[in-house]
Amino acid sequence: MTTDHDEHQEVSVRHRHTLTRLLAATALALPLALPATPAAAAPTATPTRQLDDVIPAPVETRPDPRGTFTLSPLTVIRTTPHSAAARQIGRQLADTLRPATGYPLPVLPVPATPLPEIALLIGGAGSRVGQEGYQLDVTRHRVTIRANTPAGLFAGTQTLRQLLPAQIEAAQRQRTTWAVPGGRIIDYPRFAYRGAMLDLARHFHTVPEIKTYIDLLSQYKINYLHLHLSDDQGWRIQIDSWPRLTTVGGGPGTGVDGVGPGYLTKDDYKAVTAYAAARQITIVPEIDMPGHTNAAQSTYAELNCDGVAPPPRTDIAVGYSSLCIDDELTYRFVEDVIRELAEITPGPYLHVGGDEAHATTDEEYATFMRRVLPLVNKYGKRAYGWNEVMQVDPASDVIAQYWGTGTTNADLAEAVARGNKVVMSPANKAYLDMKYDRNTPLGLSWAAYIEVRDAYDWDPAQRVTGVGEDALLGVEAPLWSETLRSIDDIEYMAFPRLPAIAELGWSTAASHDWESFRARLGEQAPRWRLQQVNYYPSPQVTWS
Ligand code: TNX
Repeated sequence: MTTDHDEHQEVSVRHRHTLTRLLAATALALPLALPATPAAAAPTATPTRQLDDVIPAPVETRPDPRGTFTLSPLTVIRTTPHSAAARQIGRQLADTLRPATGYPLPVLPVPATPLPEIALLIGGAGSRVGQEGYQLDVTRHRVTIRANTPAGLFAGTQTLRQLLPAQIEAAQRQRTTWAVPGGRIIDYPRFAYRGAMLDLARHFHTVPEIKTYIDLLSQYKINYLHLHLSDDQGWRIQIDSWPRLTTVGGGPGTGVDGVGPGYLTKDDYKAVTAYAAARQITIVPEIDMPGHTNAAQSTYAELNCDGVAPPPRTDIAVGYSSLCIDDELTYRFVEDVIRELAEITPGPYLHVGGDEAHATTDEEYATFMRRVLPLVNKYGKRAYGWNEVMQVDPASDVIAQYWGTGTTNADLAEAVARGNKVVMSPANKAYLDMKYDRNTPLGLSWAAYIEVRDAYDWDPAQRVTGVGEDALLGVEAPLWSETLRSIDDIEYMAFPRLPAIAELGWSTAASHDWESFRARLGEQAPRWRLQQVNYYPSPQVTWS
């Protein structure tokens, strides 16, 4: 058995070895002209960024022009001793900063070093920053990020990334200096839920594509990724008790125009949830029902009231399919799917869809949802649905995702009065699949054209009468894939509107300012180019 004391000694011995090796290695790499004393090693550069040049806008910034920190070959990333989470975030930060700087940036879980450092500390951040916020202090000698949780610490590292020159995103070593502007940031989110959604059903998106999207989301402090896993055109998640759902329902010829086949095995899904979790993003799986179910019903004839499997569909019509509400087999199917999906889902939410069930009467819809919503609880998850689920007066822990275009919705306002929480995704503001304007080659336009300013200039807490700040769990930017096939397509629709929705979810309502956002957005472009993000260069923004 190791005591705390032994463990500490062991760490410091190991640490001393690491430091010795590091100093030897970096000394070799240093230009001869640099002084040998580590503390004076980094010449101070001029920051290219200011503390508030960040998306989403931080809550509070206090610049200190004397406090510029400059990354150097001697900089170490120091993490809270004995914290695996802090160390993991330190490693991720090092991996992000190494390619462009070429610096070793060792990650040391030690109490202090004599070297210039980026200190990543869990604990001691003060209650103001809460469970997801952080405090970032930049002085000549160190950058310190303090948070109460790994989520907050990770968020702070994403801010630090944006405070470095844009070239930090380059994949190859850059010949430049790496200044971070001095001062203090205190930052925390307005809403607990800041989401994005990918539609894997209309065109399947592969694990690498989903991971790329997760990387992009995490830079803007998005913390939920909703995966739309089933629809009329395809079924995209392995369910062992109904195996043909994927091999047939997700097989060759599925997807819009028959060109979006594929599915996630359970191992794929677990890999995605783990990858997301390492970036502080929780996956929210959705199985859409009782409508949007043609892929399942064309695969299993017994899921149809008449026992006849309809043909597969590859068009983009909506509202024609429905599970058979009065058949017990339907509920066995639904329970199998919910149970298996809940088993592989670490996050708290399971989305049951519930939108556009036009082939179902209101009465049938209520019968179905009143049976299905409690099944989600039975398997340990909290039920979440499109706003139509509020028609059935569900239990107050059920969450509604508002996708309407109007500013009134009686069912939603009544649900809110009963205590239900809402995620705001108004289709004419937050839908990333809407065209920017009539010339956008991709996307749909049924809800609106959504230019960058339209996506940004609204307040989630003032959108729907009776659905104010306290009713909101947060916001989400859905991206439907009827017209989108590749990651390039996804990026073109998400950038630059996704950062707009991310700012609505994180930043205070008081800080909302189009001119400020527009300027900060323009400065993101060099980063996107280095990351090879295929963004839409909106004429509303002056792009750097
Ligand atoms: C409506 S929004 C749908 C989706 C479509 C989307 C296209 C919602 C809950 N249902 O089935 O993909 O419009 O924009």
